[in-house]
Amino acid sequence: MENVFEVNFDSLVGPTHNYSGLSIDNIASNKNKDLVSNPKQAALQGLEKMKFLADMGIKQAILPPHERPLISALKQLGFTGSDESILKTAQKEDPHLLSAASSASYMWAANAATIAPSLDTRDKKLHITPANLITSFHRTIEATETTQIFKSIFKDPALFTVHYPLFASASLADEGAANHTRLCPMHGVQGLHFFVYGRSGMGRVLPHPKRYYPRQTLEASQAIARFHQIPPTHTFFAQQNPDAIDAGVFHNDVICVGNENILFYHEDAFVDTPIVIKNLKAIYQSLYNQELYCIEVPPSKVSLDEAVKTYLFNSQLITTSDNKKILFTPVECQESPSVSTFLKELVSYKSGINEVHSLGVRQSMRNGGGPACLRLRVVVTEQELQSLPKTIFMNDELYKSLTQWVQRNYREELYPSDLGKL
Ligand code: SUG
Repeated sequence: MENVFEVNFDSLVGPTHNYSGLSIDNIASNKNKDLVSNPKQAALQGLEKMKFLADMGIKQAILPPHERPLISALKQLGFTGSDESILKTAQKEDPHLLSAASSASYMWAANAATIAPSLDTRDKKLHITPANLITSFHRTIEATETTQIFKSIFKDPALFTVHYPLFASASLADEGAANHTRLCPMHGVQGLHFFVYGRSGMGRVLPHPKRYYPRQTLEASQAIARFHQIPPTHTFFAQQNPDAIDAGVFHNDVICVGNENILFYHEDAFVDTPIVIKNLKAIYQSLYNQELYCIEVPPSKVSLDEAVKTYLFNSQLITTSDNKKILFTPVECQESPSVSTFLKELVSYKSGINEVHSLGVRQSMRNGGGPACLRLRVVVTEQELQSLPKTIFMNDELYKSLTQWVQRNYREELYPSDLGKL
């Protein structure tokens, strides 16, 4: 078996991090609309999380922030003049548009792309498809720069294929790895790709939420599976429960997280969860001749609302080099009696998860992004790892220099109404 590594890519949070209430289906984004944000704290919390994982021996890389406010987007929408006057006019004429062009939403790297490691693909290359994020304007403007960033990091065409995002069509709405989980007995084995979608973009009649419009389409996930060259024997598709979407589960990673042979999810995560799990387990068993550990949480232990409030399932589930499975939960989980009680039971009940650690990413959480939203997982071989730029990996020196830079350059208070004055 090949020596492979899971690298977690997190983005450096940018200086325009703010609460503009841009995502209507995201309860935290709505609740905190127009409140003051602290970009300095947001960036430091992100860096601290990266450093904490790197210190545990986990391979941690960092992605650069995107250009914001994206003046070129405002120009494309008809604003003219100097940058300063464009910002002022946009603030006056359409503050919502200015907020969208200024959003630091690229911080949620789980939405940046979907990945298929080279172990899993027919041509034995690692495939990356940046997400088109067409559901909302503030997110769809991420796709071009994300593609450029990945093309410059995953450079060697003999090893990597960085695709272009899918067509910018509502039929092919794609939100990246937030709706995708790779399962396998261990990272070095060909994986089973579990795709979760919220709706059909091509007219299939499926159960639909009453309140919110689902983001990921089945057809987008199918297209990605196709051009990532994953054999159909190693793909599995399931639909998100519309009631969960209506309760604020805008991505599958708000209600489910998996890593290697463990799937941790809420009973209300899917349309007909018992059938989904039965079929997924059967495929896993037939591929690997062993059992998939399914940790299902019933509403009697943690309600859907509490899961959304605490982001219990938006935890990072990581295997350390000494083969421990650690769940990195948002610190908000400790503040909920039902969730903290559940987490204590989880470790003592031989669930397969050995430890639980809290991570403080409150600035991101207030916009609906927990620890798992902030990272993109990429499984690479030794040769692929060696081909990546050394400078992207978190270490003491990089942590120190970025922390100092953020301390010097970021503000501590930002209201959406300040965005026209940057
Ligand atoms: O797309 N929030 C993001 C949060 C994304 C979380 N990612 C994952 N679950 N993987 C979103 O809704 C809010 C921006 C604002 O309101 O200012 C926002 O875009």
